[in-house]
Amino acid sequence: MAPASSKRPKIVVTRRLPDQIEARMMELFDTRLNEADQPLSKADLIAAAQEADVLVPTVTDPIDAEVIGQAGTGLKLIASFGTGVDHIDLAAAKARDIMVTNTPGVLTEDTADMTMALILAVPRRLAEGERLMRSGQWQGWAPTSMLGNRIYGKRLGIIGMGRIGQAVARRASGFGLSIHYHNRNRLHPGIEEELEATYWESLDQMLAHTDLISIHCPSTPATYHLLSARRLKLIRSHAYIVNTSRGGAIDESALLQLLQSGAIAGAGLDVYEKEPAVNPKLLALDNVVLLPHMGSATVEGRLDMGEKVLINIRTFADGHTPPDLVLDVHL
Ligand code: 8YV
Repeated sequence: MAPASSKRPKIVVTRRLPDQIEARMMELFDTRLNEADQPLSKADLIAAAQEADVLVPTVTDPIDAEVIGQAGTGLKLIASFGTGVDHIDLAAAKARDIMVTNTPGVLTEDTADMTMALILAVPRRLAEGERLMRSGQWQGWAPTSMLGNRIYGKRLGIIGMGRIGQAVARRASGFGLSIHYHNRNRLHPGIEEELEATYWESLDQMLAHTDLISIHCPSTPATYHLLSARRLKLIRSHAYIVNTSRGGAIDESALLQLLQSGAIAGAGLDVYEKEPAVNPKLLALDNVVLLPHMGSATVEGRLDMGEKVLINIRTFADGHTPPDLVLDVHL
């Protein structure tokens, strides 16, 4: 009988994961880690796909048709560490009979918290105030200094009312925002009632009637530049946009122009079109709060994500369908 270790699937993990997760991964499987934690080059990703039975990538690894096309015959599962799967060419994986899994659900609350932080931070000029304190230039309180805009009583338009959109709606209600949403499908009436949410079939109409807009749809070809230059112009000049989903949902250069001219009041961005690059002109704007894709970045969340990856691989290795199988390209 072959030693047990020879049966263990070969796992290649592309980035550092929490210590406990890496340790468990090593115990359970024949695992290669990336101790340097540098994002892998295209050549390294291809080499990883050739060597692995299971590849564990993250959002920083474009697993495109070229990588999948050159994968070894052993590669049967791409167990991504993250919820969004836009960095993986799902059609190419399907064509090669490679399963794809993700880690849904466990980063909902953390991402919703960070979204709320931006919803509060941008209209209330939190980052500007913080910069003022650090500059040493604060002259003391004055009735007209650092005035922002009230959150309470405003209309929040949520684009994409899945798990994260709904978690944002629950929080936002507590801050006195009324909830409006646009989604591919209208919510079940019971959920709509519970959230006191108003459905807008037309995204254009919702954009023209809300004061804050927050994006929570998955990144797919259909949602690329969902907030196009045309749609961004529908947004009212006192309104704010928050994006904790994917940079590609907004035409970033069109947004930049509208922010520069004051046609949109401000933006809170956690994600960008060409991460990690950020348009330097965005950095120059005071009415923008910029974060480094940290919506789900909590210790607890990363452990939960790692657990999900382990369960997906283990279930697959036992010959069963992994629980978080990504079924199809969301179109
Ligand atoms: C993750 C995310 O940190 O899961 C997602 O879709 O956007 C992030 O919050 C990242 O994707 C990990 O790969």
